[in-house]
Amino acid sequence: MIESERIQQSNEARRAAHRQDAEHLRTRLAERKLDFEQVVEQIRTFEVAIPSWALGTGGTRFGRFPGPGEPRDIYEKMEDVSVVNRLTGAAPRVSLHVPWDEPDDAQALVKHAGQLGLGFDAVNSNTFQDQTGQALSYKFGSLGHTDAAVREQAIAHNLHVIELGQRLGSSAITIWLADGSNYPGQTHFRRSFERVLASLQTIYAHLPDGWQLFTEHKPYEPAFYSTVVQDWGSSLMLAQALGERASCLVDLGHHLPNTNVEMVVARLITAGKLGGFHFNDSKYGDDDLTTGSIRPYQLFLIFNELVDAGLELGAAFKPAYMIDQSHNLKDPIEALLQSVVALQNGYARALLVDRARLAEYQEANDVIMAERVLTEAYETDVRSLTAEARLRGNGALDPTGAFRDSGYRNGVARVRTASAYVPPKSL
Ligand code: LRH
Ligand code: MN
Repeated sequence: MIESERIQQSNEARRAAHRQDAEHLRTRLAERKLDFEQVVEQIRTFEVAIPSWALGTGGTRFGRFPGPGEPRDIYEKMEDVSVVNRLTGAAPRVSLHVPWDEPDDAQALVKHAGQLGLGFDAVNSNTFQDQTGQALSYKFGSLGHTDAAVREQAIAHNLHVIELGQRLGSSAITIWLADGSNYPGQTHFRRSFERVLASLQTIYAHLPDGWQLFTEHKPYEPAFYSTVVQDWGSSLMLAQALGERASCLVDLGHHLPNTNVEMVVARLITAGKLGGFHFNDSKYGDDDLTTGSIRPYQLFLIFNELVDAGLELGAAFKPAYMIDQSHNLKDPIEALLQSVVALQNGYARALLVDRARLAEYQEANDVIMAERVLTEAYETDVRSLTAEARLRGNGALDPTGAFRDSGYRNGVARVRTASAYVPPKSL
């Protein structure tokens, strides 16, 4: 873990500049009838789940370049997540992928998580890879496979993931399917969709009380001609057919170039079916890059839709916020810290939108002034707002800076040598 003193030292070095920035912004916001304190308190309510599969170095089919001190199992991954939570105060839950990070002892993992101040968000099933010893292959699909036995196997896996999730204290499952085709004629579009729906209905019927099921759409990869759950429309059709505890998960990278993702979000909100997010960023395809690193304005526009809906729908409107990234070149913890801060900043800017003035200009079709209301918020330097929110949560003014200052990575690189992981005595 990173000692509090280290965080305080890092904050001390940055406190004077932060104070100046915060006072300056407090004055500017007051001129816009916005209350610095009130916005800080709202930012402190923002939380995002960290994906268990993003703590190690990812890779592509062209190669993987592991870094020093990689976590060797889910226990060490939890320790790394607790560092992200400690420095940002906004990442108290882990989203687990099964079987990639299936614990050998769920109860022991829950205890370990508890000692680190962490819990579990949605669990993720995996019927897009064949596991050793698996009876039937998912080469030609899973919940949508033409062979009922393969569908049964995939359904059983999802029920196993839900059962494990219950033992971890999770209350949602995210189902992303690679099911699709590479060539015209290979699959029947309507039959394969109906098979997926029927399989999901079986899984939905086994959802424990209080649980939710998130369907995640993706246009292509690994299928390169058609994907059964290809777009938000297909995902919405499934969620509507399944029932009220099914909703749509929006992975920002799962949209074809130039898709207006913030409008997809608005449509799903109107349908009452926006279940959650996999935040990341991308330039071309499903690049799984650091959130806010390529299209920060799109991230702001998405939060603008979320804040707007939240004001209308109240506390009941609570989409699940999760990150889904793959770190090929960056230190995974540093990239996750950047992502959480980018999300806090995106949310903070959306909180500064003068919605009364915006509605006025929209009704009046005053294009320029309506746009200026958004850009005024977007172009506000909110970093002292989110830094203050982290400071009040005993976090870091500059999480990435504090992480570097802490020497945590070198520290774990020393202990995470090849030898097997030795659980801490207390477990
Ligand atoms: C598919 C996806 C899905 C996960 C996987 C790790 O591209 O976004 O959410 O199961 O990445
Ligand atoms: Mn995803």
